[in-house]
Formats: sequence, structure tokens, C-alpha cells
Amino acid sequence: MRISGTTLARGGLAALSGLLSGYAALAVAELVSAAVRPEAGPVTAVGGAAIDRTPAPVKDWAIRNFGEDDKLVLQLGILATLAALGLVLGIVALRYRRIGSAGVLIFGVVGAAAAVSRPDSSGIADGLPSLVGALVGAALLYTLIGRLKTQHQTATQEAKDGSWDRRGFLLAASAAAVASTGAGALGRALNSRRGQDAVASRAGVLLPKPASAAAPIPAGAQLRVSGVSSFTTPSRTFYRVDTALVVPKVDATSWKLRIHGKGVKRPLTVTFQDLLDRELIERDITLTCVSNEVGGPYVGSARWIGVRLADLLREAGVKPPSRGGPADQLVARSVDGMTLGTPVEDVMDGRDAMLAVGMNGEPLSFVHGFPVRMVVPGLYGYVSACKWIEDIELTTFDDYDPYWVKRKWARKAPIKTQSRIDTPKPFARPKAGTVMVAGVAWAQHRGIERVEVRVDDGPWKTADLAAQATVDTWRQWSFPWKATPGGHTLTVRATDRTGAVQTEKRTGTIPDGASGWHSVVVTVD
Ligand SMILES: Nc1nc2c(c(=O)[nH]1)N[C@H]1C(S)=C(S)[C@@H](COP(=O)(O)O)O[C@H]1N2
Ligand SMILES: [Mo]
Repeated sequence: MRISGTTLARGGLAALSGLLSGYAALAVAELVSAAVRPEAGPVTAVGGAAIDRTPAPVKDWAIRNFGEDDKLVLQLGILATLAALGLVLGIVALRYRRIGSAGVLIFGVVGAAAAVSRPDSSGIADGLPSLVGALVGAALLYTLIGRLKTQHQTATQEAKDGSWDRRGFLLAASAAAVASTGAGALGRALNSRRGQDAVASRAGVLLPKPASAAAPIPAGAQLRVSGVSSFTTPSRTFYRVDTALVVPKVDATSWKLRIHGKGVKRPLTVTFQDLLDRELIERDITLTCVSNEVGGPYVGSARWIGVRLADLLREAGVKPPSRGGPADQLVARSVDGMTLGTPVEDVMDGRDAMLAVGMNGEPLSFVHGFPVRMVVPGLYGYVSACKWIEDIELTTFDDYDPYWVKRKWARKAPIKTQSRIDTPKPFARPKAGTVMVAGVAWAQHRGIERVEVRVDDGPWKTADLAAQATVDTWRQWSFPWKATPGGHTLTVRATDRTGAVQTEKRTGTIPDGASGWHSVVVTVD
């Protein structure tokens, strides 16, 4: 048997048809999702379902390697997989036309199932984008392959005189490509308009003056050493960690929060305006993610403004377990279905746990949880810092495991004492002489007592501490090092105000946060 050029070209065109059908399916799905909700689109739904099912070590690896780009990498991975499937289905369709189209439909059903089963799904309608998209994709594949088949017959005849006409196929294919691009672009435009009510509601927020202002940041809290993290992290560069592939755009004017559950004598529902009308507190608080590796970037400090959560809970008649309350876990739920569990005792023990409405003098940004999020000093974000919050249920640790606990992370997770060298950077080549080693240390709600630096295997030497703003914020430190030529390892460790020295024992981030000392290797010239 001889594989003719015509057969090869036809195979290529069939693969292209498959690819094009996938493209058309996604474009139509994007358009339909504008009529349902953007999160119901197949890539977002499948991506969300994949995030939920990713084993903790893989997720940890992804966060380590791709950082905040992990979501982009996931989405590109899904698109690449779909493209490969499209190519294969196109080639299959050339031989078995119906099976090729049925394949497209099956992926539509998978996408629809993922969308409908998302925790924030609005029901069966969420399956429509994938289903309608797949129907269009399947029909397109059937049509294109049909052209390829009839064309083939004439082509072999024409092949005898050395030429065969692909014009008919190419016309249909390009028309489909243009129509799909138009549908996709229209869908995108409509989807991005959907958030406009939320954007307008955010623009309309005027944060009131807090009844209890934050203590001024002591002048000495910010060292004048270049390369050290700024004491207050600007909102724009503040780390972001969440599972949302589409950032929720919540309209503050229709937002409500319900407080209910075990031991709640008077269930409460509050609006955004209700919160603004209450006494507001303003505090500097450093947040940290449990996924932060030793020396990692997922820590930042901001000035938050919000309502004391304990006040609201007391109004609802909630008592902490130490005063006989039946609920020991507060489960916060966000509009995108995330759940986070916080000890009721911690929220009510007098620390500045709050429902924050502002960050660094502005309403929260959408990525950081607009209109309202929780902030609890001393606890890792995944057990406290619910963004886009809409529900608080009082329950027990025995009765309910929130999202990350179901995925093997610890039920309770106070932030571990940690310190980080910000400067010099790893593998820097400073000149011999005095080199400023500096960084930050944190032990939220306990405070930092001491920071020590070690050069190679030498003795620990006490670093100079910047002023401690509050026990809930990180603390800068510096150490003038008499650097001698050659390779050196700098290591840092902190001691918190309970007297506990940061442990040398290295652990991974799972299940309750990384421990160990941060080291940086430099070569002094
Ligand atoms: N709704 C929602 N809230 C969430 C999360 C999330 O995935 N969804 N992630 C939590 C985690 S793990 C952390 S560390 C903090 C991070 O807050 P940031 O993104 O504002 O820095 O938000 C918390 N709140
Ligand atoms: Mo986190």
C-alpha cells in the first residue's frame, strides 16, 4: 500500500477540523456562559474541579514551581489537552465520522458535569455552556469531515492530473473559524461587563473613619536598608492565594452575610451598609499562607479596617467554648463555595479578629475579597482569612471539615515563628567589607523577641531589631556583617515573645506550615 500525498493532506485537514471544532465549542461555550455565569464556562469549571481533586502534594508542587501563575498554567494545560484531543478526534472522524462527533459530545458532557457539580454552581443551567458548545463543535466536525469525504472522491479523480481542489473545505473551515472567533469575543465582552455592577458598587464605597484607629506605625519599624520588604505591603503587590479561576465580582449593594448555627440565639443577617454603620476598628496585621515555604513570598502586612467579629458574634448570642458555648468551630463560606474553619475561642479571645471592609485605606480589591473578608491575627489564611465571605456558621470541629481539612491540611493552624533573609539575595556577589544582612521575622499574636544571624558554622549573633509595631505584625531586622572574600552561608532564626526559638527542624508546608531556618548562600568578591 502506498500512502499518497492526498491521504496525508486529508489526514492533516481532518486533524485541523477536529481542532477547529474544539475551538468553536469553546467559543460558543464562552458566549453561552455570558447568559448563565462566567464561572460555568468549561475551562473554568473543569479547572475548578481539577483544583478540588488535585492531591495536596501535587498542589504544593504546583504552588512551589508556578507560584501565583499556577492557575494560568492549569488553564493552559487544559487548553493544550483539549487541542490534542481535538486533533485526535478529527483523525478518528475521517474514518468513523459519527464517533468523532460523539467524542466531542462526550467532552461536552464532562464539562457540563464539572460545571453543575461545582460548589458554587447555580444548578443545571451551569451545564449549558459546555453542552451547547459541544453540540456546535460536534455538528461542525461532522460537516467539515463530510466535505473532506466528498472532496476526497473528486480529489482522487483530479489527483490523476496532479491537482485537487480544497477550496470548498477551506471556505467552510475559515467561515467556522471567523464565526467562532466572533462568538468567543462577544462572549468575553459580555462576561467582562457582568462585573460592572460590582465595579460600580466598589467605586461608590466611602470608608468611614474608624472608631478605633490603628496605632501609628513607629518610625523605627521601617529600616532604611535597601532590599528589605516594606513594613506595609502595597495592595497591588500583596500575595494572592485562592482557588478562584474567575475572581468573584460581588455587588456590595446586594451583598449580605448570615450568621447562624449552633449556639446562635439570634441569627443575624447584615448588609454592607450595616457593617459601615457600625464601630470600625483599624489595625496593622500581617497575613501568612500555610503554603509559604521557608524563605517564601506568601506573607504580607496591610492596614485593615473592619468590624470586630466578636462583637457581631456576641450580638448573635454566641459564647466561646471557654464560657460554655456549644460551638468550637466557626465555618466561613465564600460566594465561590470555599469553606474555612476557625476556632471560635480564637475569634472571641480579645484579639482583633475582624470582618474587613478596607485594606491600606481603600475598599478591598476584588482579588483580596471585596466587599468583605475575614482577618484573624495569628492564624494561617486557610483557617481564617475567608475572602468574598457570605455566610458564617457556628458548628464543631467534630461535625464539619472545611475545604482544606478535607484535603489533609490541619484543622487548627496557628502561624509558626519564622524569619526570612530579604537581602542579600541568594547567589549575590557583595564586595568584602560591611554588608547589611536584613529581612523580616514574624510570629503573629505572640510577637518577635529576638532575631539571630549565623555566618557559616559560626556562633549565633544577635541582629538589630526594628521597632515592633504590634504583636500581630512582622518585624524587620538587620545585621551588619563584616564580609570576607569567598563563599558563605547566612542563616537566620527568630525567637518569639513566649521565648520559643524557631525550630531548625525542616518540615514541608503540609499539614500545618513549613518550619526550619532560612539560609542564603553568597559569594563575597
Ligand atoms: N474565598 C476564599 N477565601 C480564601 C481563600 C480561597 O481560596 N477562597 N484562600 C485563603 C488562603 S489559603 C489565604 S493564605 C488567604 C490569602 O489572602 P490574600 O489572597 O488576600 O493574600 O486567603 C484565604 N481566603
Ligand atoms: Mo493560604
